[in-house]
Amino acid sequence: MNHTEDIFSLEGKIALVTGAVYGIGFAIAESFASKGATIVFNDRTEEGVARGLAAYKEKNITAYGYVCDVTDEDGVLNMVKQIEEEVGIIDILVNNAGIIKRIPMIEMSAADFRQVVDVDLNAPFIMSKAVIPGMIKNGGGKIINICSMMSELGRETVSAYAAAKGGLKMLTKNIASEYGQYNIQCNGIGPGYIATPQTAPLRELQEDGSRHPFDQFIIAKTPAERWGETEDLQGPAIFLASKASDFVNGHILYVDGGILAYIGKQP
Ligand code: NAP
Ligand code: GCO
Ligand code: CA
Repeated sequence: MNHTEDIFSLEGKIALVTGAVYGIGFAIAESFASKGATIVFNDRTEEGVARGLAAYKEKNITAYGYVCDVTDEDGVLNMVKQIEEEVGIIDILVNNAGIIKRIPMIEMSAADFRQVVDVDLNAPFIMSKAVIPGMIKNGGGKIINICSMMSELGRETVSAYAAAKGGLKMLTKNIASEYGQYNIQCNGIGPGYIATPQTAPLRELQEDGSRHPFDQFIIAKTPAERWGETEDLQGPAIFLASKASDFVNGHILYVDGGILAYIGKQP
């Protein structure tokens, strides 16, 4: 390795981060921009795209925003074609867009179950299928799937989400297996419990001002004794998007403060 080269540089790379108007996706895109990448993102609405462009501008990042629902295959193909024409071939794809529905399984409708799997598993398939041909033409690429603690563990009320994120772990390994020969590395990031709008309901203060029971539970389950911040994911994401991980493939990098290693603090 040439020791003067920055192996974490993303200069000249085009990164598409799905659903990156705020939350984990925005933080990952912001970190890529700091390493020289050109940022592309999508949201389902014009308003969402406008909100994202304003947020990136506030950080002095010139981003490209597209209206696209990641579950809509025709829409995704059109978006990728438009990006390739207007910005360039996508070097880095982060399948970040995701939803969760917290409903006890036997009370959950099949439609709700399907919607979660559609966004959290089918969409990363659709997105990856759309960008891989360009990566092959380009001589390689990076795909990062945002997995979860629920890629490894279950809990009450998140059956659809866990099934989808477990499937996303195996889709990650399969893309790595099938397209590694084209110098495409596909890995996952498994965030622990991160403070974003998606987990806000689990952190709401109680009427008496005490912490939400789930909030206290997560603190007891995390050796770091804190919730993660989106910034905690930036270094791992840069690593998996850069030359530094060219021989890392099919790996899920858990960024969880130690949750998966820990039985939990004695009450
Ligand atoms: P979030 O705050 O709920 O943001 C999710 C983003 O995805 C939003 O920008 C949302 O756009 C977008 N999105 C949802 N459905 C979409 C669709 N069909 N097409 C396009 N965009 C769509 O979530 P987050 O906490 O940042 O999580 C981001 C990813 O990390 C998700 O995959 C989540 O499962 C995963 N994750 C989160 C945590 C955590 O603790 N927060 C931990 C592990 C994994 P709208 O605003 O338009 O809805
Ligand atoms: C939940 C949370 C988790 C986190 C994340 C943990 O309800 O348990 O939303 O699912 O979002 O996926 O890694
Ligand atoms: Ca290029």
